Amino acid sequence: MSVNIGIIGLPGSGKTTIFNSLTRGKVDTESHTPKSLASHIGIAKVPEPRLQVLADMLMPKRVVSAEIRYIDVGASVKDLVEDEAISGQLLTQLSTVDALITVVRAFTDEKIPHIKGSIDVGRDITTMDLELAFSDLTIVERRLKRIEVSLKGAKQPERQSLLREQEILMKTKADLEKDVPIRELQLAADEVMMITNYQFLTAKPLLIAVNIGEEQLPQAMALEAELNAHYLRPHSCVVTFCGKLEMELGELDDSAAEEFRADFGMRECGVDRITKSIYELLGLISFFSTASGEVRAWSIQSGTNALKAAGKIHSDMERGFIRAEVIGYPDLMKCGSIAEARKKGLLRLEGKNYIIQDGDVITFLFNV
Ligand SMILES: Nc1nc2c(ncn2[C@@H]2O[C@H](COP(=O)(O)OP(=O)(O)OP(=O)(O)O)[C@@H](O)[C@H]2O)c(=O)[nH]1
Ligand SMILES: [Mg+2]
Repeated sequence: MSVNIGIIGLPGSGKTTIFNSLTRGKVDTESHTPKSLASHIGIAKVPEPRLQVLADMLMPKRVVSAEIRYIDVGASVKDLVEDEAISGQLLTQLSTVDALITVVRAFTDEKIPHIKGSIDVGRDITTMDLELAFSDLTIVERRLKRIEVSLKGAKQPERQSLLREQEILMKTKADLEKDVPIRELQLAADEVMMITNYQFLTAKPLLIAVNIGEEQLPQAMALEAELNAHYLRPHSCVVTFCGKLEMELGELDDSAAEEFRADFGMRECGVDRITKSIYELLGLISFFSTASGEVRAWSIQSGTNALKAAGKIHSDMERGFIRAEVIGYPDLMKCGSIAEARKKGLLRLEGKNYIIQDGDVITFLFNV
């Protein structure tokens, strides 16, 4: 399963433009009709320079990148919550993502009126936070009503668990009403379990992508620092991103894109920066598997053990796990080849409980 990211934002903020730049997609953004309820799903290869270096060294038949799946729901969260008839499926798709990107418009363009009549990044960040809270509150309130009904006829031990759920939801409701998103709450273990089941939107890590115009590029870093000073909260961060330009650069080959970037004074590719931020927000690291002529990059949560990492590749590998042959990326680079690493004794045999480190190059041995 790849990492799943939902893209949301006010109408016309640049969601589809950013979706296109992240996925190198070609969804039309010009003949842009407001309130068109078309969702887009696309897959992006995770930029990982170490993968190419490994491929050059190991000469596999196939080189496979890790992937991120993006969904641009193409509608405001508020509309989705209010109009269940059109939104059921979209809201369900959104509730299963691992993190959200909120797109906030900062670019100015007189031909494209802002839905609220003016450009105001702070206002739009707050509006989007409120929409997410509104969605969660709607779910909480619906569930609380149902619990009340169930409690009337409930006997122990069901009664006990309904009361505990009611207590947790009341507490969550009070926090949401005070504009505290669930991702910022300190929760007890049983609370985490229950809250996870509901897949609340404010519980998801949040990347705020401020969509700037080309003319704002020279101030991009200063703007980002200023916005982070105001809006940086736990499990959330702000990144400036030049959607339209990144989308156009995505259509060029890499070296031409590099040249343009240098001309614009952009130090780093915007898509790479967003990907890095997503990895940080979700606590993800990369490891590389080598087997049957394939070198492949994977993303996993930091702290994952070898058994679970094997399971990510294939359930058979987890079931029949024997051991993992592991070498850290820097060690392999120093040796220049797997054979040399083996000779030097740098290829380690690790068991199920070994905690995977960022950059580990692994061959899983298994038996089914
Ligand atoms: N000038 C300028 N225009 C932009 C920029 N980013 C997006 N646009 C334009 O703004 C319009 C809306 O962009 P979209 O990406 O379609 O926005 P959206 O959020 O997907 O819109 P909806 O799906 O209708 O809610 C399009 O005409 C884009 O070309 C930018 O950085 N500068
Ligand atoms: Mg769109």
